[in-house]
Amino acid sequence: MKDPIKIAITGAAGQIGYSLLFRIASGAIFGPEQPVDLNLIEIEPGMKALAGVKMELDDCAFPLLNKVVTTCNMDEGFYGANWALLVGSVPRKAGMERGDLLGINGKIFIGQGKSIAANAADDIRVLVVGNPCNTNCWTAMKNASKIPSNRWFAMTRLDENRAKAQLAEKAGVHVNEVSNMTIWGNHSSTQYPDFFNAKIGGKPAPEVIKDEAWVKDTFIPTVQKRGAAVIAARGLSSAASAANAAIETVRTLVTPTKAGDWFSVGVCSDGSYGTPAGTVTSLPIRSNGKDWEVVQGIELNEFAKEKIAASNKELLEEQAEISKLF
Ligand code: NAX
Repeated sequence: MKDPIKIAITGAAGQIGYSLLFRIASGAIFGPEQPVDLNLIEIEPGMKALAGVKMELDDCAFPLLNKVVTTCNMDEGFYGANWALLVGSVPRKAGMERGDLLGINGKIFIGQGKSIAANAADDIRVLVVGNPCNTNCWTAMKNASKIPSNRWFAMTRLDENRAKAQLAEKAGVHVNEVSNMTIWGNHSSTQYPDFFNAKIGGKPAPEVIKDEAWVKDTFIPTVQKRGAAVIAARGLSSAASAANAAIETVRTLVTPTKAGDWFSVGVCSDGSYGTPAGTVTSLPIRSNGKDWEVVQGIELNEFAKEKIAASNKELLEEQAEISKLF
């Protein structure tokens, strides 16, 4: 039996947690040969529900699940972790300004960054799901300076998958036919899903869907506002699809990317494509199974450049707001 990989997960008793833990424990990320330890982290009011989640994990008798720790002590939760999935954050409530939300979560992610730096394993990698995920990731990264910046990720995979599903439906093909889908910028309504560089059945998407009005007036806003549409329909925000996206993000980071393809994730920018260096922004990424790189040489039209710049401007504004707390 291999040594277990230890995964710390915050917000483990929440809706995404409930869809996420059981799939990780059954091998969905690291495969059928790799045991896992789960360190489940909640705030005090979530501990009772978390105890119930742990009972259910026990009751699944998963062959790959080696050990489960439940805690509301961050230091204990992040101790020895090889991966941290930061799912928990404080949602926006009625009457709360975006700045208030940034401030509340900023403080949480400052603390989590420090705790991860002090307690996690040397090979720790961190995926932030809790919103605003790019800026929360940046905040934690800035407060964990001993951890290299290429180990920090913010989730835009759900947006990528949403975009692929929309293109597949429009083109009348299976979603497997859609590749090279980049989400650029912030995981917010300013994100830019890049139709022009996507491929459908191996062909450039604009050769398959020749309807630019649909792209600009339907496709882009549908992807940008899909989260709100799910809330309107379900009365709750995306959970199973978000958990799936978190699993896919980690899996694709630890698996060599198919030749010619790429995927989207928020990373600490090296300035590629004119994005502000040091900002956690979503880019086209390839992995060799161990390290990742930004895919270079993608052509951006003026429309794309304008949209990407606007989304990155929003990220810089969020960072400026949070920096006041450091
Ligand atoms: P829930 O409210 O169901 O669960 C969140 C859980 O986090 C709660 O159990 C809460 O007690 C816990 N929590 C809060 N602060 C914590 C802290 N400091 N430490 C540990 N646990 C803490 O939300 P859920 O639907 O699971 O969503 C979680 C987060 O994912 C939200 O911020 C949400 O906005 C974000 N999302 C991000 C997405 C993305 O694509 N990046 C998409 C889905 C989702 O909207």
